Amino acid sequence: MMKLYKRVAIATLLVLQAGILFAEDGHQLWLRMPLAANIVKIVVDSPQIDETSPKYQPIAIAREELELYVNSNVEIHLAVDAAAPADDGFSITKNGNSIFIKSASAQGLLYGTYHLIRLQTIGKTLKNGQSIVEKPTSSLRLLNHWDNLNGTIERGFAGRSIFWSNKGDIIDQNETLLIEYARANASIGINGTVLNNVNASPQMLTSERIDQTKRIAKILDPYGIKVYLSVNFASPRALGDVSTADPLDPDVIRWWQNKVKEIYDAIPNFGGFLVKANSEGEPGPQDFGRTHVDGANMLADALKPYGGIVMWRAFVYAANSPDRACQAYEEFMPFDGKFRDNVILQVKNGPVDFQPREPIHPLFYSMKHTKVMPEFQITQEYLGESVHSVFLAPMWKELTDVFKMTEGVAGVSNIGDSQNWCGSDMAQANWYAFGRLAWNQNLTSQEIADEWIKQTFTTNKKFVDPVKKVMLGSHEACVKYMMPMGIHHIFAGGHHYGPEPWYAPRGLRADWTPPYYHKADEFGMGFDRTTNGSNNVSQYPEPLASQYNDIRRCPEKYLLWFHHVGWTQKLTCGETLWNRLCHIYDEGVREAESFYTTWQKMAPYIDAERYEQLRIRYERQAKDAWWWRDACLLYFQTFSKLPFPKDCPPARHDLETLKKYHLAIDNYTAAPIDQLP
Ligand code: GCW
Repeated sequence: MMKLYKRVAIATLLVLQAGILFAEDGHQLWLRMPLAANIVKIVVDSPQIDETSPKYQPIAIAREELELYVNSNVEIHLAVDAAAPADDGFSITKNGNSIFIKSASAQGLLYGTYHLIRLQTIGKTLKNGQSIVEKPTSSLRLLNHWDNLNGTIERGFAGRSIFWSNKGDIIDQNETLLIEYARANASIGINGTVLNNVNASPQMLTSERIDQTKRIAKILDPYGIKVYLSVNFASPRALGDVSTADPLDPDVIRWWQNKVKEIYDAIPNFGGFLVKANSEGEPGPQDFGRTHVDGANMLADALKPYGGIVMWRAFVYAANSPDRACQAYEEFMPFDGKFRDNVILQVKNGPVDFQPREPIHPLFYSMKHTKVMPEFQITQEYLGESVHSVFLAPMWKELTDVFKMTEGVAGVSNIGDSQNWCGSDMAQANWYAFGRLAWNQNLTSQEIADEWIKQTFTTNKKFVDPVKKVMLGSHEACVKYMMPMGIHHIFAGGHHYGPEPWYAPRGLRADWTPPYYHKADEFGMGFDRTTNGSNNVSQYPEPLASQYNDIRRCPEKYLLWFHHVGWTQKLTCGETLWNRLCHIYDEGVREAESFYTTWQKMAPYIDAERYEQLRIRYERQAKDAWWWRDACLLYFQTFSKLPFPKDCPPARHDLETLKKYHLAIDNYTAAPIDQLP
């Protein structure tokens, strides 16, 4: 298996040495380090280690990576040492002509290896006597793939699944790809992956699919990637074995115990289950008059003997709730402390749904006796798909700055079978950033962007500095041109790419339509979540609750999330709501345009292929910013009846045309760049 890499790498080297122009297709991700010109001596200092035994496979991989990529005349010593950092941690020390990587586990040595190679690639070589110690801040660092068994990917914008297809033979065909996938993940510290969509097919648990999972797990295992599955709560009934899926029914309990045994017999280091229950039509314990605790604990008990875990999602909301943002807290807070110790509640970063910006989910402040892990969305469902370049680290930092992700963190993957994995070369930065933040939540967005750019493109300052600036400003810019000031969920009905703040077909449940969220009327706009409104503010601890409740102290970025504000009301900044809104949308457009201008100057520094692929995207992003601005401002203007402030340019589009425009895309296809208005 490992030999393969050597072959790929050596072939690449030969091509480069022959001076043949090497077309960049983004497939190598951030692992574009040149092959070493010299031979490094690798010494494994732990004599008891047999590198061919499965337990020590990470050391064999580490050895190979070091031999191929370390470019200096050093001797590298690897040692598994009980006194060294544990839990995947490692230390790296330079002493004269030797570098010592030590860890309490073989896996830690592999992480140390990738760290050393990363430092070399970004030009941070170790000084003599210098020592680095790294220990991950989260123990579970997982990707969640929303891959369906037929090969489509829910909210995937980079092609089809690399794991599943109707034919079932995909694993054999994709073995190389799966090794590359495992290696890329290991290089940034990701240690687990959920292979299928949370909208889970019961078919996932058939013996045939378990066998396929086993084959995938075998490929990923040497890189320290554990495999997990999403399960459909009604599987026992759906697969026809039991007449119910009631979690307290003895036959159901037995069914799950047997199923879990079957899985562990096939995959001894299987990680556990991820469950979306009683959410958006998925089955769950409430269908049988039981609770989330009944459901989660039953599965946890079945997994416990094997060391498996249950990640139970808190993403729930009912059709008639007066405020969707309140519901997860209302449903789960009463159960704090009632879950088994191998249950982790998986909570989206915000209380609604991966919007461009949301306040932090209140459960992160309040669940004190339950294990909680955040769920981020790496795939840009609500942030311009694989078209807009939006670097998400600054958004995730809003949560990691206040919540310690000790138990773990999950990221909904943006990976598909497209040549560059993510549909856009810039979107790779979000996969990378997720892994790095999962490893060390204290890293800054600047640090992550800096190391990613240097590894993925070039260390040339003339490229690194401007591109880093663009990346770091991109999330805030996207919020400004899509949904500033706490506005949320005003996306189009058929897709979540473009704006349709007016979308409200008769008969559709209200919380699936934008007016439910923006509440624009003659007086003003915004969702009143104060103590006079839905009282969502009270789910936050003090002093946040009072701050959010007070219109003068509520941060502007959340103003219309928590308050219904009059169009002509003066804000603390001195402007009226209407003028401020116009100005912010405008700023967003200007920023998106400046990203395009900057990118156009980057051509001299990188390969033509990736330059052009992103040039097209940056151009489109700037146009889309206008589309968003015009659609939103012209629509809200039908309520405010106020003119744009004098310094705001007139709209480029007219509202009637925009309203007639329907983008023909579905969940599984990225927005077609050339069809947009
Ligand atoms: O973000 C929404 C998506 C759904 C998704 C759901 C969830 C997997 O629009 O496609 O379903 O959330 O997180 O369960």
